[in-house]
Amino acid sequence: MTRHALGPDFLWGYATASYQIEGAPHEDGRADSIWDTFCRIPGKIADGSSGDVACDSYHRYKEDVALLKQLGAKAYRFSVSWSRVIPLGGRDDPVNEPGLQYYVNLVDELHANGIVPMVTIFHWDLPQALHDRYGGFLNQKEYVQDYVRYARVLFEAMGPKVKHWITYNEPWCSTIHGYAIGLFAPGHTSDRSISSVGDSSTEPWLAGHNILVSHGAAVKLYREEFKSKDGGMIGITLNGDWTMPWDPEDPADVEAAQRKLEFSIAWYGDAIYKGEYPASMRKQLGDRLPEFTEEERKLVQGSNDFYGMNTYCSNYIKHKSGAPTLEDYKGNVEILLENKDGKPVGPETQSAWLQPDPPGFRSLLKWISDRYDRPMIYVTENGTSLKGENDLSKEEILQDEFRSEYFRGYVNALTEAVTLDNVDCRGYMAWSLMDNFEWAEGYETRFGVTYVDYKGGQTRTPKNSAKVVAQLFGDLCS
Ligand code: GBH
Repeated sequence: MTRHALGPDFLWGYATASYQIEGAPHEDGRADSIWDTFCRIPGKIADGSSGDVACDSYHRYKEDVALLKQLGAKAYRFSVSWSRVIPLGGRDDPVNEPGLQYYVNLVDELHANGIVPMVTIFHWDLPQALHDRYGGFLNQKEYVQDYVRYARVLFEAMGPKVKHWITYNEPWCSTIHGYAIGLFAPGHTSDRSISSVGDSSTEPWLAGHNILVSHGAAVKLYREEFKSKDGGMIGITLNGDWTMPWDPEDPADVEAAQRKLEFSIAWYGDAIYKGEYPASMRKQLGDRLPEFTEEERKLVQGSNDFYGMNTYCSNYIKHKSGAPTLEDYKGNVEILLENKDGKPVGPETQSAWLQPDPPGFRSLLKWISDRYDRPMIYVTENGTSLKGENDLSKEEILQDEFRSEYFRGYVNALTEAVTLDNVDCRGYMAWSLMDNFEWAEGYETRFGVTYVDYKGGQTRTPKNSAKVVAQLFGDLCS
């Protein structure tokens, strides 16, 4: 790797999300989100846990900022809990000043320490009251107005202090995990052994459409009333992992690998950059995939100042023969971790879906860059779990060679994409600043560069990977 390759303005740091770190679910007027209620349903979270305490960041945000500073981070991406700021969520519901003040304090603390805040407006924790009142994302008429009012409250409170706004984190996860598979809150699915409510054939596509419209409406508000005076940028963060054909000799697998990228990334990306859903999705889903009205398209098309990219790994993709089921959301493909010759994507980790593959990161950056005409990209999440980490001694955890090697590989791939492929990448946020509540996996899976001792008062101790990340970017950004 070349020294200076990314330049001094490249923004690197760490990401977290409100429900995964804050705890304090009922303090100072916060009300339930759909994740609070989901965690109470027996069997939904692997270890029966919840975000009730998590990293206790509601009480320890100054410690978090001190940690970021100690690790040399230039930026911190965190998310806001909607139900802390507007407990009942809706546009006519009261703002909870102490809840809002928490985020203002966090932003001030970051600035006082020279760290750039990157604010995610929504990272999966919808106020429960909006779900109960009208079905959350499924009701466009109500939801869009409520989301835009929530965004306005944040822009008004923090606009001048925040230059990077992210409307949504990974709408694919909220919609597919939340409305197709039922693995995440609110747990809808057609599979009646998992949930008594939901229609996987229609709800995810409708929810995604409405999220896109609300994203577009919030961007419009920001651009019209805040952008010129506050001088910031706004975009959405999409998740998606690189795909490789299971059998590179089989044109059907080559096509399937492309189609899988379209069903995960271009579903949202094409809507935003091209004003249309991908043809492959239209073909498979027909009119279950909503059409954009002219008015909706005007809101959604062109609504990204930057592309927020979350990625963790690669997959092998095998086409399925025969017609897709009504519940299929993958593009009629199988997602595999080995190719035809039995070659694995990479080493196993604690996450069944995650096997590291640094070259896939470079390929995916180029794919996004090419498809959307070289957008400005911020990598807003990238990182790994490691197999059995939770069973190791603290001493072993802190050595952290597997995660260190992951970051060497992925940061090197990023540098290649920037220097050799002309990708316009401006920043990189590693997931995550510290071990935290890993959704349906509870606390069994750790993603942090900092060890959190959940049984020892939530104390934080940096792992070796934190040092490695700082060294890598220290070189590349000098
Ligand atoms: C991120 O999601 C989240 O933003 C973050 O909160 C979380 O803690 C972190 O990752 C680690 O999990 O196509 O059905 O095989 C990444 C979530 C998980 C999304 C795997 C895509 C593939 C599932 N990704 N998933 S599937």
